[in-house]
Amino acid sequence: MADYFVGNKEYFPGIGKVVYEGRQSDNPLAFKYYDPEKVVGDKKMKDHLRFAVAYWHGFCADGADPFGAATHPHPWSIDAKSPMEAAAHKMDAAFEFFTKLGVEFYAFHDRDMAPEGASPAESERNLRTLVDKAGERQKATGVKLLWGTANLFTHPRFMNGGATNPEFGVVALGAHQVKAAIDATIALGGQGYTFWGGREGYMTLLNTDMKREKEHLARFLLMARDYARKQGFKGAFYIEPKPMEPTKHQYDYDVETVAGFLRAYGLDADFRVNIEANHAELAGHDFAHEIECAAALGIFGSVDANRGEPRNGWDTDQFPISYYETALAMRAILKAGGFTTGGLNFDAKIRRNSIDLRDLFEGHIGGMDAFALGLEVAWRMMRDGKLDGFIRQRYASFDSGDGEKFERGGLSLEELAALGSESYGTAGFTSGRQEYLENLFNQYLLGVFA
Ligand code: XUL
Ligand code: CO
Repeated sequence: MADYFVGNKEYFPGIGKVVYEGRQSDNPLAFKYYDPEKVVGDKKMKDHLRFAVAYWHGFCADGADPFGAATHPHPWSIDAKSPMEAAAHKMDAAFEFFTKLGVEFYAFHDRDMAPEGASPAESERNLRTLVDKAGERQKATGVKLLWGTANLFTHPRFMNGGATNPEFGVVALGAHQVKAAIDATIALGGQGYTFWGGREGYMTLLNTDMKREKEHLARFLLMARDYARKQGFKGAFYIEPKPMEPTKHQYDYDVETVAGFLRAYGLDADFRVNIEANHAELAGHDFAHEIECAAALGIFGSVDANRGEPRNGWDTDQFPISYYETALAMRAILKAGGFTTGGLNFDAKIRRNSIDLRDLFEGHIGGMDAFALGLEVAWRMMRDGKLDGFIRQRYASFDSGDGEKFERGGLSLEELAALGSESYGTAGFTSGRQEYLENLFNQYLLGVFA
């Protein structure tokens, strides 16, 4: 083994294991709500929430933006004599962080973990070497892989797309990467494999054969699925919807669009969605809307937990902090039956001017606390049943009689129309009571119904 595997330096000195201290704690490095072993309803908090850290934001992103150079210190790359050595140190830092924070999962792109080599074969070798090390670190720490993915958007060769590139050669190079990333995910026992189509879209229709590109995307995904299943992958495949950025239009626009695409190409049995809060917002939807849509369509899979800045329309990937939003999201997740293969992956980054190493901890702690409280609030609502009872009652006229007949397809339009003239003047005048429900929601949020 090369000597870049010997390092065992502490990269976050002075920060120990983050523990639960309760809501009165004034320790910024303690959990106020997230108490992993606490049972909420039928499960421990940690098993409801299944938190994951995103390798790319935590250990690769350096604070650079289109207007300025890197600002974040990366102590793991300072003394490295080669990109592979830097990658090995980065992995040590990552696993130190996962274990100190107390998350059970992480997620990564191939290029987050291993540097691109001088040829496809060398890139794959680099990945395999680092995957071996990650396997050892997983075994030693108990941290698991939520999902793996391939980065088909950073390298200049992908400027016209990955699987939807107009040049066959680039599509084939993308396949080389995806195949290796699937192998890596299987080797690490990944519970899922994600496709985020960052450049699977277009910048202008003037140079784009959209129909052909979408067919290529479907063909590519079918091939990837077949390969992974042949290799024994039992996990879930996720598509991560996003409407735009970096492309003007991304084909995986939102959950409904992805659902239609999956059905059209026979991918719906294997693929689920990985819903990101900030992407939902860019598509003009509430985060909870996307989760409920996915659940209704039977394709809810996993979540990229973050938040956007509603006034600027960028993918700012901030840590989630709004209890209102997390309570709404957790209600939708509980209604969907909770996570199976998926979890809450913090696809979130600290700000450009957050340059202390503790900032990365504090960002995650705030996000974990926000979801822990959201879970408690959502559970209180479900257990109490007032809100769900109200909704059930609102549709009660479909539970029996002609309404029930309508639901199961027992009425023709003529029969329905005849019933319509009977209900004239009486039907339709029931309040939706939104204000009452919003007030009720706030009472749950404040713990009035504990
Ligand atoms: C980009 C994004 C990605 C995916 C993984 O907006 O969310 O980081 O989560 O490729
Ligand atoms: Co994401």
